[in-house]
Amino acid sequence: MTSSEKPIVLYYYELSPYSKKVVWYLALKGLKFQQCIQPRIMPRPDLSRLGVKYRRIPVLTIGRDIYLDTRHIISKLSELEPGKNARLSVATTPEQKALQRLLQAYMIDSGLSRCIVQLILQKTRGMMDPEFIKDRTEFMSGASFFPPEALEAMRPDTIRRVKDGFEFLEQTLLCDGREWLLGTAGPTIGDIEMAWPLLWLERVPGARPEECISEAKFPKVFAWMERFKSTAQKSLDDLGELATLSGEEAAKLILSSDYHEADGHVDEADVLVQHQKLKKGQLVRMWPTDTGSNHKDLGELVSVTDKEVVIEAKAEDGGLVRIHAQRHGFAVAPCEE
Ligand SMILES: N[C@@H](CCC(=O)N[C@@H](CS)C(=O)NCC(=O)O)C(=O)O
Repeated sequence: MTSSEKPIVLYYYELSPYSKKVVWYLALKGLKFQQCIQPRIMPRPDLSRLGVKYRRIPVLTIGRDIYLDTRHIISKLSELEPGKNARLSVATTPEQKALQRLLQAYMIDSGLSRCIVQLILQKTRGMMDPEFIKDRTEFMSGASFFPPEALEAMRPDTIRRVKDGFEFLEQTLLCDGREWLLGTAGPTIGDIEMAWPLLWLERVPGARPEECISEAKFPKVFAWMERFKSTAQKSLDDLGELATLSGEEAAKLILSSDYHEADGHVDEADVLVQHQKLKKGQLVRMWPTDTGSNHKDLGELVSVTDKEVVIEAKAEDGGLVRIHAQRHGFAVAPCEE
């Protein structure tokens, strides 16, 4: 997979911070895409139309292939040739590649991004909206969605952990005056992975505890954030106006496209495949295990590799699509019915 003549469509909503990761990646790589704007809370009939049950945002399609989760989306997009005016750099040395992966794990899996979300929620208007709270409680699979008193009780530790994140960047990677985290000429995926929650914290007035985390205390981090923001914005400007499709138009475009990727295989040496006795063509369910876990995609198993599980699902009009999810943070199981 080196280039894509197939249409790229991003389903997202403007305020979604995870979507910013993908928008910035596409822009920095110079890849033009079309957008299908979604409501901030469920239901999302535009995605149901494609046969997608997954409820998280964003979702990206290339041709008739549908990709879930920003980490998987970006790793698939990284296989495409860059477009015009690309400003993105690529991790090439073993150290850069390792660092990029570790930065992603640090931000997501260590709980740092969750702490940043907690600070933001304390200043989010959505927290006053019962419909939003109800929707996000379902998103957390019924676990109580951060009642204000719980957020307040966690605040000292939350601030300490977020401050640690700023300190880590200021005193390690950025301390030698480099422009980008991996020491490359332009921003890499490593920069995107660290920048999206920190810039989100900046966008919500009052969310950053200024007494502990300020430009005076972390000048290099703030300069890097500014540099990232303006480079990403220049890249977005270079892409020009993006076409916005209605759900109907997007589905028509996607369902009349060819698949972007060739049919895959089920790796019989894979431990999960052996454990669950998975077979190509078998009906399975696939879902994320951390958030939005009530929403399970259903389809015939196309492929299981070290990196992903792919199923073939039925769109509402009976057309077929392939849904791709990464292995980390997703489960797949035979469907008994
Ligand atoms: N691990 C997922 C997380 C995505 C995520 O949590 N997205 C948020 C929006 S920024 C979401 O889906 N919130 C619930 C919703 O919008 O329904 C990813 O990287 O794509």
